[in-house]
This record gives sequence, C-alpha cells and structure tokens, in this order.
Amino acid sequence: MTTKARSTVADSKVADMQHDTIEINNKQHMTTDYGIKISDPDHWLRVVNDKNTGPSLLEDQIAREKIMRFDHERIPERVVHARGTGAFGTFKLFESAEDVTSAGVLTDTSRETPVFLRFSTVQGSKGSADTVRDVRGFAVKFYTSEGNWDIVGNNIPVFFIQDAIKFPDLIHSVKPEPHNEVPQGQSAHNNFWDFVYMHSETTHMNYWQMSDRAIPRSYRMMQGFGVNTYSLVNKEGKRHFVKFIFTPELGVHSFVWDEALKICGQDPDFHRKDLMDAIDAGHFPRWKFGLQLLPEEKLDDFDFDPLDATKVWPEELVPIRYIGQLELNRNVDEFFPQTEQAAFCTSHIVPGIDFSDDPLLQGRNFSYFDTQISRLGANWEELPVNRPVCPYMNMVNRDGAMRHRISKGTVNYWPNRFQANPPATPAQGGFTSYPDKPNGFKEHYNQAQTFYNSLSPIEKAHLTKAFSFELDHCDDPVVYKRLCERLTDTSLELAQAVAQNVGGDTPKKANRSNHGKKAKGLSQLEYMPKTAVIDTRRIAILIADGFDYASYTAIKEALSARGAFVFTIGAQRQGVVSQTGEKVVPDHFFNGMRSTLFDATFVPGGKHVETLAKNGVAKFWITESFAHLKPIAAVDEAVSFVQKRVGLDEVVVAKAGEKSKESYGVVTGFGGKDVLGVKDVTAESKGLAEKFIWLVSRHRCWERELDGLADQV
Ligand code: HDD
Repeated sequence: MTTKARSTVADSKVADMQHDTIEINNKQHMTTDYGIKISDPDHWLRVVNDKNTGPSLLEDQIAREKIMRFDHERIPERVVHARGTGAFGTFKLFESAEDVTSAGVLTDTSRETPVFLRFSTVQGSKGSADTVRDVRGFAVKFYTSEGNWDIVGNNIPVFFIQDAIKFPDLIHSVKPEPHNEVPQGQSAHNNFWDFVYMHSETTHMNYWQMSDRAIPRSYRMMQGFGVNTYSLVNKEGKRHFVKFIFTPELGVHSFVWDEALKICGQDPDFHRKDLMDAIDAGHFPRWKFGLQLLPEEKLDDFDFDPLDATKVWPEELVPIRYIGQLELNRNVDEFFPQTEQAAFCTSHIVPGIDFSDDPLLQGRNFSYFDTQISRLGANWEELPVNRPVCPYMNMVNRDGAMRHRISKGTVNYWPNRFQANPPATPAQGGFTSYPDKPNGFKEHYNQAQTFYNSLSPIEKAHLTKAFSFELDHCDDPVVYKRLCERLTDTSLELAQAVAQNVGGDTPKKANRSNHGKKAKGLSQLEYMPKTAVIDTRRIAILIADGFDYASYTAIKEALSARGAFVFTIGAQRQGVVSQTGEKVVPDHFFNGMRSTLFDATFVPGGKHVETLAKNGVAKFWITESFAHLKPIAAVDEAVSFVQKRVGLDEVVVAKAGEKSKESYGVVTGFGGKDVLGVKDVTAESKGLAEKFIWLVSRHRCWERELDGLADQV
C-alpha cells in the first residue's frame, strides 16, 4: 500500500529522510517492534474452558507491547500553535544579497535549499478548527549547507508585546479561562480583552488581529513575516538590521466572518486539506521572499524604535527587496514524525545572520529550545524532520533520552588530547556573534492609527464588526467599557461604532487626534494579482436530473483549463442524468457540502431548475453564496432560479436572449454553451464565462456589502 502520489522533487532532505522511511506493503509480514513475526494480532492469549471462555494471560508479550505502546502514543501538544500542518519545499534565490550578508543561503544563486514550513493557529488545541479568528503561524526551516536556519514567523508583521517576560501572561489570558477551560479557538472572552486593556502595547497587533488577516481563505494566500528584527552581516563585518517577509503569488485573501464561523463546524480541517490538495494536484504554492534592510547607523533615524516588535517598518521608509522564492511541493508522508515532531527555534541561525537586541527575540531565543526539550526530549534535533542536511557533530552534546546516533571515539569533552572535533574559525565557517547595544520603546498608538487609516472602507467595516463580535462575548462590563474607551486612542469613529454595538458608553472625544498618515502594503487588497488568476479556486456546479449537459461541460472545461478545482454538486451521487441523456456522477450530493466550502458557484440551464427550486440545500446555497459575496453565474433556465434566490431588485439579471449581464457579482445570460467561450479575461471582458472568471479572480464582490445588499458578513 502506498500513499497518494507525491511530487518527486529531489532534494537533499528527501535523500536524508530515506534512511528512516519504510514503505508499508503486503509482502513484509507484521512483526513485533523487536522483530519476531506475529501470527495472531487479533486475540489476546487466554486460558479457555470447554465453553471457550476464560481469563486473559499477562504472559502475552505481543498483546502487552501493542497496548502499552498505544498507551504512550501521545506527546504534549505545543503550548501555543498546537493546531497546524506542514509541507516540504524548496527555496531559490534569484538575486544574491552578498552586499549585506555572507550567508550562503542568501548569496549563492545556484543553490536550491530544501525547506519545511509549518502553518498553525495560536490559541486552539491540537484538535481545534482551522478557520477560527486567530493569528496564523508561518514557521520555516531552511536546511542550508551551513546548518538549519529557522524563521518562526506569523502572518501578521507585529506582535502583542515588547518584552518576552510578558509572554506567559499574554498566552494565559488568551487561552481558555482557567476555571472552566472555555473558550476553545477564540480570543472572544473577558480575560483576553482585560489583558489588552492593561497593555496598551497590544493596540497595533489588535488592529491586525481584528482585520480580515486573521481569517485567511487559505494558508497559501497569506503573507509570512519574521516579525522580529534580525541582523545580516557581510564579509567585511558590516551589519544591517533586517526583517524577513514572504508574499504569496496568489494574493492575500480572506473569508468573510460568517463563512469562517460556519466552516469551523462544516469542515474543521479546511486549511489543512486545502494545502494538501493543492500540492497533490501539482499547484505548488509560492511566496516571494524579501528583506527590509536598515544600515546599523540609521537605527535612530525614526520616530519609532525599529527594534520594537510592535512596530512595522513602513515600506515608504524601508522598501522591501525581494530576492528569492519559496515553493511548497511535497506533502508529508506521515503526520506525526514529520509535522508533530517538527520543532523550530528562533535561535537557529547560520553564519552571516545574527540577532538584534529586540528583547522579544532575545526571550524567544531561550524559550523555543527549552520547549522542544520538554516536548520531544534532549535529542529532538536528531529526529529526521529536524536534523540538518549538512554534516554535523558535537561530541559534547550526547546521551539523554532516546539518543540513537552513535559517536565513535574515546573522548567526549573539549579540549582533548587528540584535538578531536575542533571548533571552526570564522574563516572556516565558524559562527561568531556581532556585538550589540541596547534600546527602549514607549509609543504604542501611531502605527495602529496608520494601519486603520490605510484600510479600505470594507476592511474598516470588517474590523469594526470583529471588535464588536469579540467584545460582545465579554460579559464583564469593566472589560468591554474600558476597551471602547481605549479605542479612542486610535479612532473615535471606530470606538463609537463598537460601543454602540456592544453596550459601552459612547465616547464623545478622541484621546489623541488622528495623525492622518497612511502607508503602503497594509491593506491586503493591495496584493490582488493583476491578472485573472483562478488557480486552485474551488468552484461548484449545481446540477439535478434534466440539466443542460453542453453548458455544464463547456464551463467545467473552461474553468479547469485555467487551474480551478471544479466540483459537481448533484441531487444524488449515484448519478445525475442530463436532459439529453448523459449521466454524470457528481463529486458530492447536495447535503454533503455547503456553499461555504467553495469560492464561487455556476448553475447551468435545463429543466433541473424545477428540482433545484424545491431543494432546501440548493436554494440556500445561492442565498448564502450571495450573502458571502461570492460570484454566482447562471445560464438560461437557471437565471430566474438564481434571481429568485437573491431576491433583490438591485441585482439585475439578463433578459431572455441577452448573452451576458453582470450585476453585483451575479453573471447571467442566455444561449447555452455558445455564451461560455473564453478568450482573454480582463476587467473589461464582456462574455459570460470571462466575466465570471474575472470575478472569481477578484475573490469577493465587495460592492454587495458596501451597498448594504449582503450584511451577513
Ligand atoms: Fe512563539 C511556537 C511565532 C513570540 C514561545 N511561535 C511558535 C510557533 C510560531 C510562533 C509560528 C509555532 C512553531 C511551530 O510550528 O512549531 N512566537 C511567534 C512569533 C512571535 C512569538 C511570530 C513574536 C514575534 N513565542 C513568542 C514569545 C515566546 C514564544 C515571546 C516566549 C517567550 N512560541 C513559543 C513557544 C512555542 C512557540 C512556547 C510553542 C511550541 C514551540 O514553541 O515550539 O516556545
């Protein structure tokens, strides 16, 4: 038995892990862990009487191994970021950064560096849902020729706190409350917002966390940020401070809130499956990798402290220099050894890269190594997914639970009489630290204001709703009233709207005036691809007996040809028969799916609309898709079905004979397959299918919400 087809991308990490990989097949007999063949895995050894009853025997060493092994299968879950998933891939450099660093991984353009990337949520435990409102982890391990380099980042560029000593307080406040272990996968509770009020430095991150960034449509559609400031040091010993940024090729897209909430129940593994399916189908997600570089002598040139992790470096002041590309192209073969046991450390850097005095980073450098020892044991770095691909040896670091590498030789200390395992000089690639000087941070609101000012109206509306949702779940008036007051430090308009929703006193004046500044790169709408990219978008076609086969096939082919994942959702999975007699076996039946799990919906013409019009799931599908701002297309008889479900005069549909009409993201037309041809797709395209594809590539139809036609989001 083999697992699903995987990409065959060859790299040094694939070769390295072969040593520990066994292929399960039907030729190798089942054995115990100590190697003897098992003849009966299904029955415990017993003493039986003539009625075939009797006690089980402790003697059965095979049964005992099976049960006791099982009893110990679990390891502690990560104290934060417990819920996650990962994949392997490749990092390629297209421009050398040798002017600022001597690190081979950032200077040698001929290399392909293998990587492992783990995405995660923060608050929920290992079995919690993927689509909760939360920050997402973005942790990358580069297996470089000089040792492992980990960027342990998030999809949000700033953090809640400035000093690592506050981390246990922050995490305790956001995790389920101690008296009742509630709530799971949410920050919407008293303790978190109480903590927020007590720590004004959380303000900036709160704005990001309450924005659409915290409900991503896919891990493949998020940015990744190293957050902390590191250093790059070049051959001449000159230092630049640096922030690391990953920007996805597919753009940055999010769910609407109602949809994210529902998917938590409908498909709690949505993001995990989305990533795996895309890679299995060969649609490898890619991110541009960039650096923001600050020469050391410019550190004091700003009205904020660049080493403060609650601050971004505005792109206008410190542009991003994109120098490489990260691609994920291989799913793991087994989750536990390759994802659950994957372990990252911010302290894992390679020569040419160094830390900064950011106190959050300094604390993290201590915490990660420590947590891996408690989660995985002292020899966690020997595990296949964690070990480097370059030669490594440290004869002092040995012993400890589960040590399995064998070091030959008579000494285990340095210095020794044989000069065995000698340290390397910098010229031989030995790591040396860059000397540093300390700094301090005070101001907490300016950048939160810049973030708010830079959002589009729709993003501001979502932010207001998100704050309101969270505070609505706080039942202690002290918590929500004080928070509404706190919001006036950044925006009076926001504070008033939230207070009205959640019951705080309406603030009359702002605590601080708005500086009115905006900055590039903060609104996620800026990352929309310029062309009609619908690669991996999940599009549903609804059919029942009597559908028009020609238009069904035409649209399915057109969408699939552009890389979309097209799913047929039919009245029954035994088969649906078209009005010309063709039988189609749908991917799912109506009640097995929900509109929330798709980016857009197409309904072909035909008599089947009479069945659709009587089916509650099919009817609600259109209503809900409209409420979630998703593109909907319908041809011929399906036009009136869709029109009725939307039920709004503002949404104008095609009249009989009219080939194509678009109104609020609803595309309709008459002419069967003849109106479904696809040529160039642009914003100006007039054809029905072209218009639909363009809308899908824009992700959502925001005008619906702005004009008050869809207020469920
Ligand atoms: Fe952390 C895990 C990201 C601050 C302590 N963190 C963890 C993971 C990510 C981050 C992505 C999951 C790694 C994985 O997939 O295995 N953490 C961040 C970012 C931070 C941050 C972007 C701010 C810039 N973290 C932070 C601080 C501390 C920690 C200040 C402690 C002082 N983080 C941990 C941890 C975890 C962790 C407790 C839990 C599991 C693990 O490390 O491996 O040590």
